[in-house]
Amino acid sequence: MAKGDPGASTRGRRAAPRSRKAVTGDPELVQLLTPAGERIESVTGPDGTVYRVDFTDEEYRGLYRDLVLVRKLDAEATALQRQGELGLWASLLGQEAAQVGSGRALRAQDMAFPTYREHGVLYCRGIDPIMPLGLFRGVDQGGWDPNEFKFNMYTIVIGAQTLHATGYAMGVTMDGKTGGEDGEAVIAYFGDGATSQGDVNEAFVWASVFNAPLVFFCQNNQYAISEPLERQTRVPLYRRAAGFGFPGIRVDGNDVLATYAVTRHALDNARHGQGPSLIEAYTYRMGAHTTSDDPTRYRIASEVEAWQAKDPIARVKAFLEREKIADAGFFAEVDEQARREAVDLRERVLEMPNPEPVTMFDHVYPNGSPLLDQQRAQFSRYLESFEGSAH
Ligand SMILES: Cc1ncc(C[n+]2csc(CCOP(=O)(O)OP(=O)(O)O)c2C)c(N)n1
Ligand SMILES: [Mg+2]
Repeated sequence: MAKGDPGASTRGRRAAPRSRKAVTGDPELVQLLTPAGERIESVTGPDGTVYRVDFTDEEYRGLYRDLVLVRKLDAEATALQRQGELGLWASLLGQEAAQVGSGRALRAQDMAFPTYREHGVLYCRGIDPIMPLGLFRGVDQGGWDPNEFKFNMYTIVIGAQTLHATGYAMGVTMDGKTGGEDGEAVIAYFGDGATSQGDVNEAFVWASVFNAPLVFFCQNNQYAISEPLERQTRVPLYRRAAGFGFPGIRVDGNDVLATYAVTRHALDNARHGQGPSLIEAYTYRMGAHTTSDDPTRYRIASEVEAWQAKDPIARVKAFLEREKIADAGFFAEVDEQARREAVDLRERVLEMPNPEPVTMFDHVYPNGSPLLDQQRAQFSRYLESFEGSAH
């Protein structure tokens, strides 16, 4: 789906109803769509940046479709884990808008560095959603080509990818690929817990002093496994950016429109050579940390219920209905597509072949290595020693 750029052609775009508000000043949270599905026309940030979106009806419907599909595929993956078909799954439930909004804000040339939860961004990059399931089933190491899709491999080591992204972004500058509309920008995803890691703070320093074309995109889902946000910080996370010398802003991470607007702006600044920024997408992890976790041990039901009222999909649906952008037929068709894609995902997961054990030595280095060749030979001999035995 091609997304409308602020300032692009206005043909076919929806005129703002008079009732829409414009918010000016220093918003603690940039929001363009309230939990009730009401549109806020624009929000002016502390530096005078006006955040707004200008989508066609078709683009609004496309965003809704993305949100529903990524939630459904995620639910299917959770079910597959529960049935023993995956070793583990890290659900994105509740974080769909933060991921689809930022994922759709990326331009084709931009590079993304994910954690282990960015299935929605992966989907927006055009990667087959089966890919991370191979990783979590333990039959491959994530099968996509990072260069082809401009989406790096999942990273489990908390915060490490922010350093990889910083180095990559510095390389983009050294290659002379910033400075215009077609310049490249980089985005690094990480969580609220990751902000306490040394790696992340070092990445902030390096990105800042080298003016790297990088957007630090923190999904503050309020928890690092069982540790609540108050164990990570005494100030709102976005304000940390000021101490490192670059702008920081907090966006309603359950609002796909605001997330899109804020991320697109930060990426465009980066690609034009204006350096890094930090986005704190304020959201909530509605499910468990992973399928190995039981969140009822450390958080109360009323907190989860309060966030249910801020659901990222329900508010888009309410908006589409109110503005008559979509009808019941459309919503039914999207649900049916989601159901079909989930069935397809399930069928293909069950058919995934078990790899030969020696293939774990493949793809470690692009041109192999003598030491690895030695280890492969040793391991092959070990496997052969079982041949003909009952074990
Ligand atoms: C360096 C490192 N330390 C600890 C862990 C174990 N660990 C896995 S997820 C996680 C919490 C991360 O929380 P956050 O950054 O908020 O991301 P979220 O899972 O909430 O998306 C921890 C501590 C790890 N994977 N890597
Ligand atoms: Mg977290």
